[in-house]
Amino acid sequence: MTIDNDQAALAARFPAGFAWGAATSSYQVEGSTKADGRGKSIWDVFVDEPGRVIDGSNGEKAIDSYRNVEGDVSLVKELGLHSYRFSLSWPRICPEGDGRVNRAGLDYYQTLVDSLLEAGVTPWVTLYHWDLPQALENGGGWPKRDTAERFGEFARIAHEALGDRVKHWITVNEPWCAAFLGYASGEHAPGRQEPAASIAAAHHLMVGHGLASRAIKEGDPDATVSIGLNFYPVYAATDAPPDLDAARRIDGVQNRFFTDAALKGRYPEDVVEDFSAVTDFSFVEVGDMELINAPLDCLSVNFYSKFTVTGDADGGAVSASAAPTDSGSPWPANDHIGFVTTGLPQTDMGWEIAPQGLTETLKRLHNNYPDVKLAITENGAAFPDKLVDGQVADSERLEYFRAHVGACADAVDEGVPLVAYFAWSLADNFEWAWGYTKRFGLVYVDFETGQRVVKDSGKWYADLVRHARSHGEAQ
Ligand code: IFM
Repeated sequence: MTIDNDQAALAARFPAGFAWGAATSSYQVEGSTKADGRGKSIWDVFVDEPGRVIDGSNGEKAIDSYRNVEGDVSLVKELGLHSYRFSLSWPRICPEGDGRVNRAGLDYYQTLVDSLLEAGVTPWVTLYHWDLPQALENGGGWPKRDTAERFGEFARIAHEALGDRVKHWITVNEPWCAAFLGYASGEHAPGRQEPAASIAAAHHLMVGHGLASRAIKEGDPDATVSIGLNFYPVYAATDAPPDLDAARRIDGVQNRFFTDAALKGRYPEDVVEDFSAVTDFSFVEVGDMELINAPLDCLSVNFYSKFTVTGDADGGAVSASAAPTDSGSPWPANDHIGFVTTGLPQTDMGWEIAPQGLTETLKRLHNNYPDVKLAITENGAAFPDKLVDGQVADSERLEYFRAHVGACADAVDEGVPLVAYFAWSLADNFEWAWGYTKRFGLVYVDFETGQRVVKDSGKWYADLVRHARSHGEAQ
């Protein structure tokens, strides 16, 4: 079978109207962190602390998307994508995190949205992808309720400005990372290691989701509102009771804590019980869970790998997040649990490649929450690419995409209502604490010159989308 036929057959397994896209986030691509009245975010402060980012780099330049809207949009067009997912930088729009608006910041996103629409590309906008205004962190950050209130206000401002043209909204991206890497392990900004506060942060991120979702729906009842969660199937290393219990616990914190809150309006009892070792949940106020349980049009699924865990952390355990710098545990009340590798091939992040786990995850979500549509809003892999003679032969990433798109098709075959797939990422960019040392893009970026080159995986993906177009129009 030629590669081209392979893509045609794969594309034909998805329904008409399925949206194919690629994703980025503001701090990872924009650069120009001091331009035109943008305020500081927690990442601007964090990257300046020695030892926080493995290569000592920062997002000051990133891939210069702020000054190159046309360049990014033409890449999206060149790949033929239906949709582009990007995030709004909160401090670019509200430098102090409150209701005072920086027009120039909004203008940038107006231009981006208009250019995408002109190019026939549907924008999917994420409101929060980790760049909290530092002013709000100075007031206590996500562990404080006020941050959630300010986020609801920001969502209203953003929707008032863009809601006439943007119909797909993702409130919060990966609250697990924002809460537990930001406030428990300290691997991410703001770099705090406070287990109890990290659980309050997780709750307030969910309250923020509820408030943002309300603001958007009040502005446009037909808007599609979603939350982006990062899912991992969790397996016990053995059938021994401590390992089975470890799997239940990690699945609870990583997966069920957020989905049960958003889709059932409650935190799972077993997770609340586990967390009671470090918090009394006194930050949960009357009405919060109803707010968090606001109707969801779509659940955004970010998927990269799987976890295999042991209750015996001395048994060859490795860290879950494989943090590049010194950090604590991102698992409040569960830091005795170890993460083991199982011999599967790994990406450059050290993440095991487990496409079957994606099919399982989608089926499980549909089974547990049958009323909500699902969208893959991130899926991808880092590999150490090389630009040789104008080409990037990234066969490992191409195979990763082929296997994971196939895993989505398997889920669709079994009745999962999947509506979209976004590759992470459109282009190589700033990979948080890993700086510029990890490349996830469909497009290679020379970080010195800014030159962009579509990788072999990007060409493969473009062909897939080209075949998909002949099966029906995208949403
Ligand atoms: O780059 C990140 C992204 O910002 C959030 N999800 C995971 C990606 C890869 O680590």
